[in-house]
Amino acid sequence: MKDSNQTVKVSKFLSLILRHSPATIKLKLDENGWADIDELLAGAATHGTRINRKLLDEVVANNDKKRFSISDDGKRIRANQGHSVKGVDLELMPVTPPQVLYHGTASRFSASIREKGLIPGTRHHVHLSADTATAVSVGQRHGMPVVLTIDALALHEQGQPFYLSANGVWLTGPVNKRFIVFP
Ligand code: HQG
Repeated sequence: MKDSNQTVKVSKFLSLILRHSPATIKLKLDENGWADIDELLAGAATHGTRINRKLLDEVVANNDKKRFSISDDGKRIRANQGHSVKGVDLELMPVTPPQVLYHGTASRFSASIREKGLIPGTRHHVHLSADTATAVSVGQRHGMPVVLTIDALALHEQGQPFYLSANGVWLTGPVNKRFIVFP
């Protein structure tokens, strides 16, 4: 069993490279966000981050949020959601959402969200969850957590697409304040 500090460190590194900044290790993602694993490991080593294939496989398999997928041929890896890097299309299928979904944020953002609605910021999508516990832990990352209830089905019925990532995160575009219920 690997020390969890090490697996968390590798997961954070993979999130950085595969979602936001592949250029940090001179890596190229293809148009669907896939990276060649041999190139990734070689680039990481050059950058001073030594990861072998066994450790990579362990991090992918045991990741708490299943953040990464390995291709069926075992040669490529990608992040399942959370990207900010331009030019990546995960080819997610639009799905009808449940009546409500939740968004976890921090109290310090409430006033701005009341005014402007939810915006994706640097990421491709606004991230939503089907349960409030996940929303609380997402919000806690930013400060005192606040859970917003989103009238997802009503927003979908207005024509806005929703997607479900391979690891169960709901993704959509900007959420107009009319569809947000504040606690
Ligand atoms: C807030 C993690 C002011 C928004 C999580 C959030 C998630 C506004 C922050 C995934 C705003 C952006 C994404 C507005 C939105 N004014 N603030 N109008 N609209 N915000 O990290 O949703 O662990 O980019 O509420 O589990 O926190 O990395 O998004 O607080 O699924 O795999 O702007 O990241 O996944 O923050 O988190 P983020 P997020 P991982």
